[in-house]
Amino acid sequence: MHPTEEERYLFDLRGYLVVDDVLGAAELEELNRLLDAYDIWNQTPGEDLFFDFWKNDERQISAGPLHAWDRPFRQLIGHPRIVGYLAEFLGPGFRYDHGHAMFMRKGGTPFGLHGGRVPWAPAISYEVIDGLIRSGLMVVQYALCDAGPDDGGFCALPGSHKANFACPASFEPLDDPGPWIERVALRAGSVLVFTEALTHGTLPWAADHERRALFYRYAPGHLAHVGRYREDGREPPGGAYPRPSDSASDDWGPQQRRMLEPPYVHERPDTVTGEPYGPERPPTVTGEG
Ligand SMILES: O=C(O)CCC(=O)C(=O)O
Repeated sequence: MHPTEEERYLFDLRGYLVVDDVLGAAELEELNRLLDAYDIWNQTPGEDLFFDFWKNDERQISAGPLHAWDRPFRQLIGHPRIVGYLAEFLGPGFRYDHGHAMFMRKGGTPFGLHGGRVPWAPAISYEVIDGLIRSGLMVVQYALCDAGPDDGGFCALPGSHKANFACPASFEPLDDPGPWIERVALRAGSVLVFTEALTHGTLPWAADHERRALFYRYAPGHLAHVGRYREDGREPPGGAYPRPSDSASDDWGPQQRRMLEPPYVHERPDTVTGEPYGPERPPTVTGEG
């Protein structure tokens, strides 16, 4: 599904968009059941062959890579409700870059504000040229539990992906967020799509229930954000994009396989249709002169 005119307007204005009811009750139940079985809180970082971990404190864990987890997690990489947004906000050759799950328990600590347009970082840039939105890195966050307005979790400075000045350092800590911070509430099954150019962060988790969210990150077809391939299938610290062999799995359709292509430019097909799309350039003005 492509964004509506209203969604495109709001995304450009604020730097994020909430798409409700992407996952149904049965899908949520299955993903949460698998996460229960993974028993992430009781895994030891660095000792398991399946998970890569970043344990931020005793009440916050990030784990991945999602492209190597069970099929229901892999299938979300190309969720049909989402691909149209990716093509519209990243360009026709967009690719899947990396992904992880985040778990927070009550009292889990904040991640300060990051991202933002200043200082300029081409890899996470946000531009609109000739009416085309082009973002350097897009995040698709699936909420696997409700995150109410006072629960914590994702927050942002709306519009900061177009800011002209650096976010003041005094705004960065999120222990006691100022009124300029927007808390984005999400219902279980909703998706939050945002550009990494947006200044955003994580508020301390205040709810009694555990926060569970999946983060899938996508880039334009010419760009990779995380490191090299690793032949043992694990991510190096800081992440790695999927290896070509990951896309040989039977459950990837042709469109998902195109999403798992490494970054390149020459003759890259349109990720959604598989058709050639040619160089992406604004129209050239020619004339005498
Ligand atoms: O949803 C959150 O907690 C923020 C995640 C975040 O900072 C990111 O994905 O870059």
